[in-house]
Amino acid sequence: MEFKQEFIEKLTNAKRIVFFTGAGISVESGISTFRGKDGIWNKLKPEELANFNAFLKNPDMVWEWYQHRRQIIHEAKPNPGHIAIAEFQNYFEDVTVVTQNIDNLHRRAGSKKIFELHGNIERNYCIDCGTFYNSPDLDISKGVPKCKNCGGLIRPDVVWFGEMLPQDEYNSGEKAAESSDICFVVGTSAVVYPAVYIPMTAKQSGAYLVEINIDTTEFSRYADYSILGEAGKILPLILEEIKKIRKG
Ligand code: BV8
Ligand code: ZN
Repeated sequence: MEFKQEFIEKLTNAKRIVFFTGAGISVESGISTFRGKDGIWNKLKPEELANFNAFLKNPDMVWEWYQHRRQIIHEAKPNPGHIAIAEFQNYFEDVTVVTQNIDNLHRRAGSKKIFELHGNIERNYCIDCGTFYNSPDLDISKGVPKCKNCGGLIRPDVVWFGEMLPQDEYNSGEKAAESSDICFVVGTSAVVYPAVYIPMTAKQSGAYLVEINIDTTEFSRYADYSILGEAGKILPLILEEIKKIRKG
């Protein structure tokens, strides 16, 4: 695949890289997207599931849905896209992953600097006393688990619609975006706020914005370079390009 000369130049001079990722980067690991044709939201409405009132109204159903996704994520493995992003760390001064995903695959692929804007499905906490629980430690044989300390309901440590994002994760992601030379926007429909302010901040701070997606999105008009294709194929090709540049 031939990349634009301007992009090659940017790759040659860049020191600080940000990857802003969404559900699309995990598709090739077998995890369906939210809004694509096979998206999970198509069958289920976010209003009905990914919000706190839905959980209070029907904790077992919401818990069941996350358990189902946990199962899929457990069987999933990082794909060549996640792995290429981790390998970028060998070629640039600073590589930061700011992800909307809750599937832990960037960490499992070897990325070190990760900010999870929407939480992580492997972590849970009691809605009354805040005690944290890792997913494997939970007894889920009797529906939604109850807190050992106070008997409260335990929920996944993910950000639901209408909930604040974790401030320090967001602020750290924003700081990385402000000082990035290139910001890759990978596998996201870029419709969820305030997450999508991260790549916008990168753009406003002068970063070269590269979108990698199998489709055009809300974001395509902001991108300096839109590469159409699957993340698991495109990212390894970009890594090959970098190795050629570094060989000189
Ligand atoms: C908040 C965790 C307020 C849970 C998620 C109207 C207008 C604007 C905003 C709003 C509005 N109404 C409400 C809002 C706010 C709302 C929002 O943005 N709604 C949107 C949908 C309109 N935001 C919130 O509620 C946020 N909180 O605003 O709080 C507040 C303020 C102050 C004080 C108190 C409260 C919280 C949002 C977080 C919600 N949680 N997830 C869970 O996972 O169960 S969101 C969910 O969407 C996931 O995190 C997901 O990552 C995220 C974004 O989706 P994408 O990742 O982009 O996935 P999607 O399927 O959409 O797209 C996949 C893309 O991949 C596609 O483009 C596809 O083409 C591409 N693709 C597919 N295959 C590949 C590929 N690309 C490359 N390679 C491939 N192989
Ligand atoms: Zn408790």
